[in-house]
Amino acid sequence: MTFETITYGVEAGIARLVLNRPERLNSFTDAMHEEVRQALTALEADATARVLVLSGAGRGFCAGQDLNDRSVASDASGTSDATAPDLGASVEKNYKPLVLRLQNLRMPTVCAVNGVAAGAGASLALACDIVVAAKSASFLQAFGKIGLIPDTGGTWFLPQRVGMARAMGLALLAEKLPAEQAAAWGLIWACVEDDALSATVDRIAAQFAAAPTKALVRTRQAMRASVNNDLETQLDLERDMMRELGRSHDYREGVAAFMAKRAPQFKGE
Ligand code: T3D
Repeated sequence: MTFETITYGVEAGIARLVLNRPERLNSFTDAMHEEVRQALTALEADATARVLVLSGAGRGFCAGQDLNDRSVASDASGTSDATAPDLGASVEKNYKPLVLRLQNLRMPTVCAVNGVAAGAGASLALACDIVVAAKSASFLQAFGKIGLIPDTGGTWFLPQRVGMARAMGLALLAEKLPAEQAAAWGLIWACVEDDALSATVDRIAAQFAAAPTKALVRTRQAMRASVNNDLETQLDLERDMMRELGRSHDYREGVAAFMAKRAPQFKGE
C-alpha cells in the first residue's frame, strides 16, 4: 500500500506503521488520520500479522494534532463559537477511534518513541502495549500550553501509570518528561540508548511475531479490566480466559514443546 503521510508494511509477521511527516514532527492532519485508518483496516484483515510496531520518521515521534490543519482564529479576542473548530468532533472522529482500535487490536502493539512525543502524540504512544523510548526522546503534555486537556486517553493513561500527583504535575505544568525519567516513573516499559532503539524494538517485535498471540491479547484485556474489577470479578475473568486458552492450539503446543524440550511453534490461535 502506498501512502503520503505514513508508511505501512508487513514482513515476517511484523507490521510496521511509521508516521511520516518529519518536517512537522509527524503531527496529525486529517489526511494522516485517514491513512492510519486505512492501514489499521488492512492490518486487521491480515492474518499473517502478529504484532504492530508504531514509530515516527525523523527526529520526533509525534507532536499531536497539526495545529496548522484547521482554521483556528489567530485573533483570540475575535474567536466566536460560530467560527471555532469543533474539537469534540475531531476527537470523536479521529483520536477516540484510534485509541480504541489500538487497544482492541488482536495482536500486541509496540511503540518506538524515537524523539519528542507531544500532545496526542504522547497519548498515542501510551495507547500501545509496550513503549520503548530512545534516551533523547521526551514526553510532553503540551495541551496545557494551548488551553486544552490531555486527550487521546491522556487523562486515563497518566494517573494509572504514574499516579495522580505526577500525572497532575505533568498535565498542569506541561514540562517535558525525559525518556529516562518516564521509564523510572513506570510511564513506559524501557528507555534505551538512541542507537539501540531499533534493535531493541526489533527484538521485542520478533519475539511477539512468534508468540501465542491470543494469550497476549487476553492478558492485555485482563490487565485493563482489573482497573474496574474487584478481586472476585477479576478471578472470574481469569477463569473464563484460562478455560478458553486451555482449548487453544498454542497452549497444546506450548506444553508439548516444553515436554519435548524443543522451541514451540505458536500459530497465534
Ligand atoms: O483536533 C484537535 O485539535 C483535537 C485534538 C488535539 C490533540 C492535540 O494533540 S493538541 C496538542 C497539539 N500539539 C502541540 O501543542 C505540540 C506543539 N509542538 C511543540 O510544542 C513543539 O514543536 C515540540 C515541543 C513538540 C518540539 O519542539 P522543538 O523545538 O523540538 O521543534 P519545533 O521547532 O517546535 O518544531 C519543528 C517544526 O514542526 C516547526 O516547524 P518550522 O518552524 O520548522 O516550520 C513546528 O512549527 C512544527 N510543529 C511541531 N509541532 C507541530 C508543528 N506544526 C504543526 N502542529 C504541531 N503540533
